[in-house]
Amino acid sequence: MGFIFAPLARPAVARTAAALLAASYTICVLAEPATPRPKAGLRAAQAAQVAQQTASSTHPLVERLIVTPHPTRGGKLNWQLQQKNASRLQALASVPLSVERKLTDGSHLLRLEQPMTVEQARALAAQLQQSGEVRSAEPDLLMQPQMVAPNDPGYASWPGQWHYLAPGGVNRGGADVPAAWALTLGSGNVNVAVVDTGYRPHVDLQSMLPGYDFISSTTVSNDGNNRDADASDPGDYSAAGACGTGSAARQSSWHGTHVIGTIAALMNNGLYGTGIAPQVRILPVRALGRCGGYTSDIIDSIRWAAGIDVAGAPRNLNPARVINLSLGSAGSCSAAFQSAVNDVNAKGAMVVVATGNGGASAVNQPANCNDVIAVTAHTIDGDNADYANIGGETTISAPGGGCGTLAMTCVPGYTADGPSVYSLGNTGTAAPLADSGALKYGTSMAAPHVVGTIALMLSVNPALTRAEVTSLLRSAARPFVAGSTCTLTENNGLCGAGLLDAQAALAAVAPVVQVGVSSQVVAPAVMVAFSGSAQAPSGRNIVRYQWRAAVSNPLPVTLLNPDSLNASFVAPATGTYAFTLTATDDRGMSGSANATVRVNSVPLLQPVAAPPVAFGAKVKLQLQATDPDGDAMVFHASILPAGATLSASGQFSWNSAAPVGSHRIVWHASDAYGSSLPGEFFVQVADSGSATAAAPAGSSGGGGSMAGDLMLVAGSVLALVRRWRR
Ligand SMILES: [Ca+2]
Ligand SMILES: [Ca+2]
Ligand SMILES: [Ca+2]
Ligand SMILES: [Ca+2]
Repeated sequence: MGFIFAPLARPAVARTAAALLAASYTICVLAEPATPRPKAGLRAAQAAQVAQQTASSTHPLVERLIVTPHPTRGGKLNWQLQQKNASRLQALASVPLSVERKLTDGSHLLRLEQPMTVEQARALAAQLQQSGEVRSAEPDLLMQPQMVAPNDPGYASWPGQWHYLAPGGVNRGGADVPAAWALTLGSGNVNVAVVDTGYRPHVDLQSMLPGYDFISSTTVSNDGNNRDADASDPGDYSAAGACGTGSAARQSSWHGTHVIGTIAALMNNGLYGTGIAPQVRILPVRALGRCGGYTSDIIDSIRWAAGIDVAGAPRNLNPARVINLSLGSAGSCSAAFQSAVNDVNAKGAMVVVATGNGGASAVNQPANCNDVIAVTAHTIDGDNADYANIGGETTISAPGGGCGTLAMTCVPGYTADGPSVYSLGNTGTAAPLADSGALKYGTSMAAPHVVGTIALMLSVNPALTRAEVTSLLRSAARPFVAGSTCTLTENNGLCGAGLLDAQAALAAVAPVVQVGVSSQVVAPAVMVAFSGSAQAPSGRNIVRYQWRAAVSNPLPVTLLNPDSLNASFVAPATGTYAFTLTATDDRGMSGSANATVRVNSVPLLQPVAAPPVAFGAKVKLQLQATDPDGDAMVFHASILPAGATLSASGQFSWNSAAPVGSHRIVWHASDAYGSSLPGEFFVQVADSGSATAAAPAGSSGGGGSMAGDLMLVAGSVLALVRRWRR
């Protein structure tokens, strides 16, 4: 059976409530029609007043001045400041000052003992400059990220991109992104794949990463061929009846471009709106075209997007960490989809999927596959959207626009629908024409809000796993609005964790902590110094370090400087000791890393006293060593007489001792962590006449013949050799 998957968006056009559920935007034209159960709750049309949010800010008081003495007339002042003496400057300023530190360019940072307003500080700076001894003086202003109020016209004009704003007033559904922008606008090292209709090159998008067009069918592709390396969108328009009997004519949707714009449209360029993560890179992968897209093309697309080779396509050199799938079809998760999702997850990527637009209490595939992030949609008033599918597989809800199921906010004078999601499009109804903005609503529009937020999270901590991202998104989600669809008892557990809150999710991303030497081996009584490092998420600072020793350690240890990156300790005895460094940032978020130190004693050799042996005798000696920790040992020899061997278990063998004379053996024993220092012994080989008196008591019964084999056990009663130190 060939499923056709369709984009889960609708253009924002007038519609009637009656037509709404009846249409249910059949997204599966080759499968049995979906017969989902309409979700609980009936929409009650209510007009609402809208009020634009305004943001206000106040300048904090100035606490410091940056002062540069004049290169000639300010020599004495400069010398004083170098000595941390502020008396001359204080006389010039007539306010109490202290020198905080010298800055790199010859200027000095001075603390105002009494903080003042920016205006007062500027006046004081001007007064200092008039003295002639100061070349320049200025307040040490607290700089703010300049990106929190983008100038893009489509963002600012009400309702504009209401779907990004902090909740307030009539807007209960905004994704609370601007505060997250104070932390990051995204990293160019984070790649996001959008598996969709392709992209339009758009003045409000940075250049795309080299994507791929996986549409196999030329009917669907509408670009004149099957798969190719050009993922641009030629349009997905279709004539009436082209997508199945009775299918309506459709204009080109530019669906992929809209989704991409929500994730990464350019910010602060005075054009259109903005994306949630405007500095991340987009990998466009084309799998949807005229009439939708096939499972076979979509699963190849998501595997390739994650960096898995797909036959016939060039290797993807820019693997994505997040993959947006604003598509779906009714039915349970197919084996093919689950397999692809598993492969993608195993590559360290994650798949975010729209739940579908059936208005049903059933989630489309592939949103109902295991281990994806499934996104339903809500409206400006925070109600679950009337079109949005919900179900037990739902992870979270994000703004998708349109009207709510219960308490619709369909803004008078805007459209007959609730406000849609504003992003990018094209004016062409069939083939592409000019760049444009575009309003659409759907779960297709909700998913990229989550994807953009994940891209920001990965930008501040690339090490986050899918499970961690999912957990953070869920725990950061805002509760569903009281009285909305998702608070109905019948819908309990069907809408995910709550409403997407990017600010809270970003604030919950922990610092990245590393330990320079995560594992090392030392001898007892040696001082071990750790070298830790920690990086706060962008815009935050580490304020506290804490080393802790594990309670499971063999013996308690005392850490020196446990509140610094470079704590140290001396192990009281051998064993494996575990430690954790935790770094906490100024938002109270903590990250940690572990280190283990194996404190090891190397084996100790027992001295060998080898009696003389007769020329040609067979010699066997069992060498002995002990490991103070009881570790397994291996024996080695570095110098042996010709024809002699030393086995790993310490068996010295010489089948025929020769020639006559003194033979030196050098040997050592090692455990898994280190080696003993070498030991040596000598075997004296005598001719048979002179060796008779030295025949050992331990020789095997052979009538005292020197020709008999010599069996010795070395040195069991001798003192241990003193351990050598390098
Ligand atoms: Ca093609
Ligand atoms: Ca193409
Ligand atoms: Ca823009
Ligand atoms: Ca040992």
